[in-house]
Amino acid sequence: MNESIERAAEALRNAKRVAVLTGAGVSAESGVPTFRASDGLWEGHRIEDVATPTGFARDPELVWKFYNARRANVATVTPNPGHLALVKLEEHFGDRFTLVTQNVDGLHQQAGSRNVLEIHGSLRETRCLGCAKVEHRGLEVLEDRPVCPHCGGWLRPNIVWFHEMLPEKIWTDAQYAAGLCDVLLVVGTSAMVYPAASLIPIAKSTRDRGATIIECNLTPTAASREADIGLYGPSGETLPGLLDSLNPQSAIRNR
Ligand code: BV8
Repeated sequence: MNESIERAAEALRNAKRVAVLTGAGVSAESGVPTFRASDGLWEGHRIEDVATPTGFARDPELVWKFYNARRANVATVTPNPGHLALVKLEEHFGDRFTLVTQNVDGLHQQAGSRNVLEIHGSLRETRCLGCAKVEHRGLEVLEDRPVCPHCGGWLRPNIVWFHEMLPEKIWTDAQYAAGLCDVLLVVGTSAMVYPAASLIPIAKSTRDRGATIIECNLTPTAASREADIGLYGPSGETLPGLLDSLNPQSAIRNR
């Protein structure tokens, strides 16, 4: 592992621009269930029932129960050292750093990350089916059929479900960041969901030599064949180790 961490740190030292793609695994050590592990979120819930527009149309109360349970869970957790390491990485690269997340838990922002692209939406937001107004509602548990305080229309979670388009500007910015970066860190994702996972080949294939892909995961994934360097272990350990190697003089103390 140390040799891989040193190679990854060297790639970062030589990078002008860095992009990161995170998935549910980066929040696992905070206590947020991932999607496809044995205890994953999809357990007991079919994707079609709780994370598609048709599922919401069929049984909106079931969907709100699912999302209220996730809001209640996220209200009890805090960022872990992996989130904090990504804050340090952003401090190191400044405005040449972009964090793209598939996560809707808001833990990157809670940790202090600033340039965060939430390509799948946010648990903290609702969107009105009547007036389309998006509101920040924090993590308060909402009613099973919440209505819009402005027009009385039904509210839905402001989350990108399957078969829905990603928010255009955010997705464009994410593709731009992947296409420009010299290093793409792929952290805690099974790389099975598209178009999010397409950021990896985008980063790999642009310009002359493409970006260096560094995968941080417990195990190899669908992304591994594109990865130049693999850091396999809990991201709450591998990411701080990578930052310590990048910045030996300011090793992260909050292990
Ligand atoms: C769309 C919101 C256009 C819900 C989510 C090709 C191109 C385009 C679309 C498709 C395509 N192929 C298929 C599709 C359709 C579909 C799709 O990708 N299906 C998959 C299942 C094959 N995509 C879509 O529908 C997208 N929309 O394409 O629009 C369109 C429009 C109309 C008609 C046709 C097309 C929308 C996708 C967005 C869906 N919404 N989230 C919610 O969050 O409530 S996706 C959901 O999965 C989450 O966002 C999650 O983040 C994401 C990805 O999962 P992961 O984050 O990777 O989580 P997972 O559990 O899978 O993996 C965790 C990883 O962490 C594991 O590898 C594990 O080893 C690791 N790990 C665990 N612990 C740790 C760790 N790593 C490090 N440290 C640890 N401690």
